[in-house]
Amino acid sequence: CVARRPLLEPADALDRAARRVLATNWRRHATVPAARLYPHQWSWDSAFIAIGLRHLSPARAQRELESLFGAQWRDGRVPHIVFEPHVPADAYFPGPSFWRSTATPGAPAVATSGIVQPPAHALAVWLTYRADPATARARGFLPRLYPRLIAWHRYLTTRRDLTGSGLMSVVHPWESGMDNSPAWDAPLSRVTPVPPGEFTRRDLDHAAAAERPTDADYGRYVRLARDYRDAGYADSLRGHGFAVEDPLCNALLAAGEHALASMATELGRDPQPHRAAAARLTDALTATLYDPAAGIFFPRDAHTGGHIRSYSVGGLMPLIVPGLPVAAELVETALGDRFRLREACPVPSYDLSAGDHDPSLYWRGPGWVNTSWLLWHGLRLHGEASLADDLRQRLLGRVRDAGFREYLDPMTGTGHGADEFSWTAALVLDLIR
Ligand code: 9YW
Repeated sequence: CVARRPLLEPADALDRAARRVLATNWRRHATVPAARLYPHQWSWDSAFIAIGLRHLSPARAQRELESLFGAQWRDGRVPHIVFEPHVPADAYFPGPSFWRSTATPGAPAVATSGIVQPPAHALAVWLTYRADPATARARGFLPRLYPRLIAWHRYLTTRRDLTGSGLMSVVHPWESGMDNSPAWDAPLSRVTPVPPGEFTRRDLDHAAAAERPTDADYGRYVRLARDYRDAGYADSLRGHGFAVEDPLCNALLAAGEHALASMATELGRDPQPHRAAAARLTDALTATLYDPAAGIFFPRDAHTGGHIRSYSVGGLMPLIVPGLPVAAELVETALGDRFRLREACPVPSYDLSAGDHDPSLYWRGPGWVNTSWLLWHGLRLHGEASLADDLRQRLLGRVRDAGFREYLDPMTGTGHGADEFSWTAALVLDLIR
């Protein structure tokens, strides 16, 4: 048997290679997720990228987040894409001419999409601040970002609380960050796809079709985005063909309120409203989405009121919430057959034991470094230092072997999707430290 030579050498070489990826993907004020496949700024990518960049250049990490929030809409929403003005219009679909943000009242001058992504930003802002408070203070980083984060959370907890449960809904699978997760199959099946002739996909120019969402998925994605745009990006349960209360987004909101409380204290303001908001979100999340028999959080279809009983990694993500009452149960589920925390790495995006688990198909099985990083963070938060460190070591080993890929087969470690993927590099930098 011939030992496979690692693509990347240990520790400092991995560190250098990660820095190179982030340097290559930097565009004046922000980092693109992957030069060809995703040539603009993506919202939750920037949060993860800042968490890594803070070790390399705290000022650049701060700019990454400031530039994203510079494109915030008047209603508080932070768009999922901020378009790079110099990139050709046909480089990515759907581009600025599809979203028509600049013709929408309350949108910024720069072109953006009109949907959102998981709110990982408050956590990222706080971690970025803590990496170098002196530079942050000199740049006025917290005073600038804190009110914007409050407006962002307010948008999500008011206009996006579509059921009155106290939880936010995502209104498009792209908003969940886990585009084609099997969890979205049932609610998405009620959406009529637009005919394939009405749009041209660009992702397939840069990635294998077998590892991407299908054309029928895209037809539905386009229908939902077009309807939202044509309604002036107004939010109401009736107006949204797809609306789901998702554990990942709501967990990030709750964790984000804890981060906002720390920021408030640092700024000499009252942290109490944020602590109260975190407690309300944690209660609503646990009461509405947790299934004690299954030991996991399930998304809830806002239209039917029923749980979507799909075991996705999103259901483990509430582990990032400080003081979560069911943390021990979630760790048990992560260790069980569906996620096999001690062997599978990165943490599979979807149930390893399900008949339709596909280890190379995007969010339908492969492991991703961002959700694995969140689980690592949550394990540390809940006193599982040894499990966390074991996951950290194996993640670094996987990336050393496969390179900075977008997603990986959780059992074999084979890399898939884009290469030189920014959040993989950034979070590796964070894990090395
Ligand atoms: C797309 C950029 C984004 C991520 C998402 C991921 C993918 C974009 O890439 O969506 O075109 O499908 O699903 O989480 O933010 O990296």
